[in-house]
Amino acid sequence: MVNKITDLAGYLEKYRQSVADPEGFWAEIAESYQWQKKWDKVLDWKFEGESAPDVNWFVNGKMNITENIFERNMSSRKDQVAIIWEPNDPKEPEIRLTYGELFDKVKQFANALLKLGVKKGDRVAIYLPMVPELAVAMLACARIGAIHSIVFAGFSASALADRIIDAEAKIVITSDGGFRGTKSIHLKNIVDEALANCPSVELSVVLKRTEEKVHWEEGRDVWWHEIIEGESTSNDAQAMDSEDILFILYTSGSTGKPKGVVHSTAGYMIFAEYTFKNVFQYNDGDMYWCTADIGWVTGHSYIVYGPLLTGATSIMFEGVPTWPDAGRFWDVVDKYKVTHFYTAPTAIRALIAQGDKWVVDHDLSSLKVLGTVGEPINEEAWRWYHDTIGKSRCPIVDTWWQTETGGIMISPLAGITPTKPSHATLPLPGIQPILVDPEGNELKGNSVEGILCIKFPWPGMLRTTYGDHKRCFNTYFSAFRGLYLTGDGAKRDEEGYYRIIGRIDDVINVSGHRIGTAEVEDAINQHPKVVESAVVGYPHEIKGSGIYAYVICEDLSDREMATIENEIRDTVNKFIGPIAKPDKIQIVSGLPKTRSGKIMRRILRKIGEGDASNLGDTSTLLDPGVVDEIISGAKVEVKR
Ligand code: 7RM
Repeated sequence: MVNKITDLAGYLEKYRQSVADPEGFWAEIAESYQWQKKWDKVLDWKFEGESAPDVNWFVNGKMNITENIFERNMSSRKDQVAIIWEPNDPKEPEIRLTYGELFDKVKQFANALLKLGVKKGDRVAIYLPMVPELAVAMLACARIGAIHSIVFAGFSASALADRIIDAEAKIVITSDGGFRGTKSIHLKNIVDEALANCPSVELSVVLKRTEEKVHWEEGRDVWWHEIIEGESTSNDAQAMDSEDILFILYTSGSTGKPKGVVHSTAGYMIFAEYTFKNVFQYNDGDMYWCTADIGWVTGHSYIVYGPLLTGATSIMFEGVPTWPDAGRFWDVVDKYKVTHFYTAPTAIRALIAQGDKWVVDHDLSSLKVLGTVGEPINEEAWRWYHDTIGKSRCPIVDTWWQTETGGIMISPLAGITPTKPSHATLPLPGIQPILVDPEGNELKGNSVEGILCIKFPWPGMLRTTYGDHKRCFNTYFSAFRGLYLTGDGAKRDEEGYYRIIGRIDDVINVSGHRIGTAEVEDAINQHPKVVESAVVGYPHEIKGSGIYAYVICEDLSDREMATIENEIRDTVNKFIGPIAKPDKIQIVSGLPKTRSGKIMRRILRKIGEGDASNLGDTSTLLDPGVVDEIISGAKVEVKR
């Protein structure tokens, strides 16, 4: 397979070359793509100054990512399966789409979108469950140069509306509903509610999945199956500039509403494929399964784009790990003889808690490589994954990356890089990490811990935050001059391996989902009885981090006191979605504030962790009494 590293010496050599001559390194990789017009210059970049990031890869190149998935692979892979779809209910039949069949569906839907008036550069919001049409919809957008903005179908109407409004989407693609475990979620109702506040949206395309009754708005709503009827399967790909936007994906940060992370076409394409084939060491004939939802970046890069560009067979799973029972993942592994399995630590911990009996009676001998992503994997979970799932013969790739990075940045290459529990190990070729102290001084050498930054551009990096470039600069490039700030703390150990410690900002990783504490506070504050709130993460056995909310309310009667916690959870559910509901809510009379009015979250974090024995410097506290009150009423046992 082209551009694939095969041994440790090869990795070391490629890494060296990628730092010594980044342009030469990436140009050689880019040669293997189908270009309508080749680039003039490999890279133009600036990480400094208010216009930063100003990064252009493969300048003036023209291409289309779907030509590189389909046309480029068609002569050899027309009849090879591209996507296997495993439904929520194991009694329902699976769907297998070959590259040829998927290509036809993409072209047909692309033609239907064109007929609806969708043009290059238009934003298309996609709010679909994990069905094959989700992949078809995103690829059809890419085919015609429309910008997809996929919204995870677990977000609420209000969160969906925020994203549609920010992207000024012209059309929304959704379904009547979706199945997850025993639940059927009525997505069309959620979209209807969202669209009441989204003037930019002219049309919604509705796919039939659950066959539930839907409210219909004549003139706005059209059925997926009707618009593709009679539509041709020939379609010429739109010529895209290397730097034309491929997609927007919203992600949470430490302040304000989620940001629309913008990825452009050529760089993302090359990075997604290069990282996929090298990290997973995928070979022809392998069976690859990533359990993420396509609504998150992992699904974009490692269910759809990376695997399909490589010409892999990618499994798409509609269901949940614990239904009909906790053996569901291993049933699927056994059923399709999965060779590569990629999931999140939270899923691993949830399955550990169910006991090994769900694993033992399944044949997992097809497995060759295991992957993890989304949050730090604790050593116990790593060991169980390695020993009980991988039978101690499958390397684990602990892949560190972010929505903003587009693809995997620090990770072992499967079977090549010696692994170490809980360590993401070494940067991929082309990636130049650096650790700095809070003043921005580089921490050189090994055995150091600091703030993880990246000092040189890579093709898959974000280009801007949609509609607000200044916010992109402020968030990622203003803390330390000339460096991309990841928001994570990391250790470089005695062998030079990276171990990701976790977020250093007000972002928490709940079950591998990124949630901003400010967003949750904003949602809580929507409750009419709430005066103020402060949200922190705390260690949670399964989820990695749980959400702990300290809330000040107006005077509450005993009756109101009895229901307030549930009402607050419902409010968060309404404004964001179930993933952001606080696990613990403590009603307090005050919050620990400095004289200047800043909440000292450090103290709240310590209390949430159950250890108030060392609260650090509390001399700037306006009213030290509130701390004692909070400790006494804490929802955890607190060591004083
Ligand atoms: C892919 C994804 C990004 C944040 C990131 C980290 C955390 C992701 C790992 C990890 C430790 C890992 N995108 N994170 N992977 N922490 N080890 N292997 O998750 O934008 O949703 O989240 O996730 O904190 O900054 S994301």
